[in-house]
Amino acid sequence: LKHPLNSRWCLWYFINDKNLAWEDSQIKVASYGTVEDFWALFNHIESASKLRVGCDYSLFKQGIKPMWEDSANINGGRWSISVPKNQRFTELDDLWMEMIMMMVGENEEECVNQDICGAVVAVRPRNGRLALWTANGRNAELALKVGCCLKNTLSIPPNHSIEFNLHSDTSVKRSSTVRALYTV
Ligand code: M7G
Repeated sequence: LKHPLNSRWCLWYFINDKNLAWEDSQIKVASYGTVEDFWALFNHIESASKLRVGCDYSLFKQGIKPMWEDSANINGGRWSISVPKNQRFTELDDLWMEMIMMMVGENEEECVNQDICGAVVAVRPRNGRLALWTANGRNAELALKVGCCLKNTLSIPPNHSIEFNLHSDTSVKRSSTVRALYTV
C-alpha cells in the first residue's frame, strides 16, 4: 500500500540546447502522486548540483507547466535564492530537497499550499538558483507568508533577505537585475 500525497507532481528537465526553442527545451520526465514514487524518482535521477551548466529541474503541480505563460503562473512570481559556486554550492542539493519536501508535504497553511505552483533549481555558470513559484504575485500578504515559510524551511539567517519578483517583470527585464517586489 502506497502513501498518497495531497497533489500529483510532475518533474521537468530543462536541457541546455541552443538548437531548441526555449519551450521545446522543457522535457517532462515523470509524474507521481505517492511518497514511495517520489523517493523512487529522486533516488534514480542525477542530483541537481551535478546538472550541466544551463540546465534546470522543475517540479510543478500536475497540469501546470514550468513557464510564465501557464494560466496558473501568469499573475504569479517567484521567491529566489542564489547559491554561489565559490561558497555554498555543496548545499544546493540539501536546500533543493528541503524546498520540495515543504512544497510536496503541503503541511503549511492551506492558503500557502494553494498559492505554490512549483519549484525550480537552475545551474548557471557562477551559481545555482532555487526558486519557488507562486500564483498570486499581487497579494502581498499571501506572498510574504510563502516567503517566510520558505526562509524558515531553508534556515536562512534573519539578516540574509530573499527576494520576490513578478514573472511579468522578470520576463521583460533588460538588465540582469529587476527590483524585487517583496523581500523577507
Ligand atoms: P532563466 O533560465 O530563468 O534565467 O531565463 P537565467 O538568466 O539565469 O538563465 C533565461 C531565458 O530563458 C529568459 O531570458 C527567457 O528567454 C527564457 N525563459 C525562461 N523562463 C522561465 C521562461 C518562460 O517561462 N517562458 C518563456 N517563454 N521563456 C522563458
